[in-house]
Amino acid sequence: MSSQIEAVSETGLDALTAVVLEGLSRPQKALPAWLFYDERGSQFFEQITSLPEYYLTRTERSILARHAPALPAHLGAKVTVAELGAGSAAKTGLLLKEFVAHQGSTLYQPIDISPTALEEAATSLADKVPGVDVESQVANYITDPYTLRRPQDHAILALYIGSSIGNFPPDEARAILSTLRGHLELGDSLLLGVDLAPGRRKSIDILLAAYDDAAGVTAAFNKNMLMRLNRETGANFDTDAFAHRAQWNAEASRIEMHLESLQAQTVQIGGESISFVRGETIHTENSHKFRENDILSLLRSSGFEIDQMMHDDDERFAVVLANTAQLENVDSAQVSLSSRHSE
Ligand code: AVI
Repeated sequence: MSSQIEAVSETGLDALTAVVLEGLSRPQKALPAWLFYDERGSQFFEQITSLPEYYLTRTERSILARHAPALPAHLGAKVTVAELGAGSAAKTGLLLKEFVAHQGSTLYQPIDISPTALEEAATSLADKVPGVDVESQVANYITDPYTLRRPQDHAILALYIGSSIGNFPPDEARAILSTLRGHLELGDSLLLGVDLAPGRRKSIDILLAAYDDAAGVTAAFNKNMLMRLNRETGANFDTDAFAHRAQWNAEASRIEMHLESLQAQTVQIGGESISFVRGETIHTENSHKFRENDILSLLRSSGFEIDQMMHDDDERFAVVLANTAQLENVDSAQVSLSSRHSE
């Protein structure tokens, strides 16, 4: 992910400043999570994925490694793999290797907003998995149209892994999957990576630690948003006067990240003064955690039915293989997606 905002708004403020002022004028101040992913923020996120507390990435990788060998035979048909938000496609190689072994060669269609990430993905796959043909598409799969190509007699296996679905509110999550379903036919499939809600084996503390690591990388990732705003909008946030907070919202089944003002203070941005009382927070991210029923209803309402739920022994993370369902079962209430990303 990276900045979505370039234009200058009608008010004469640059559009980034307008988005930020709108978020900071709400009763619960908020900034959109896509603001995390400037160059520095993307580096912090890469570091997060290998932290001991951040079990998500390694657990998903191990589930994929365990189940990938059986997948080509299970799907039956020849397959082209398409991936939403592919990034550097670090985990995808595991799957592509199996399809190449099974069917000779595989067309891989990654879709991502970052051209740099797509180039890296293509180069590393060419090295690691000979036999993969890469056709990349630079697109924001949330707001931009995209296409999926289907070679003759091939089924499409769509990947949406990495728990990215969790960063969207339920209606946007459904809209992303419904749009994807619109590109698929009966006989195609989806592999969805979701982080699981606390349960018998997964405590809330495990979740909280994953979003508030001992080394402080997630705190730096969160605060980098303020540094970015200082650089790009001329705001004057004193980053030492804000603290990283991660909290579990049981009702919404999500981890929330906030930046808490450690004192009463006023910040200047775009010619406006934004005041904070001590303890007031800026809400920067939601990361939804799913129960089995939540996954089932999300998939059903988007036109998919569950084929297999694969999870680790500690029931922390799940990779769900879903089939395309008849489209008349889909909720007709299609949600229109604005350029607003997850809040
Ligand atoms: C990108 N996304 C799946 C991450 C998550 O776990 O929600 C972003 C993240 N935020 C804090 N740590 C990681």
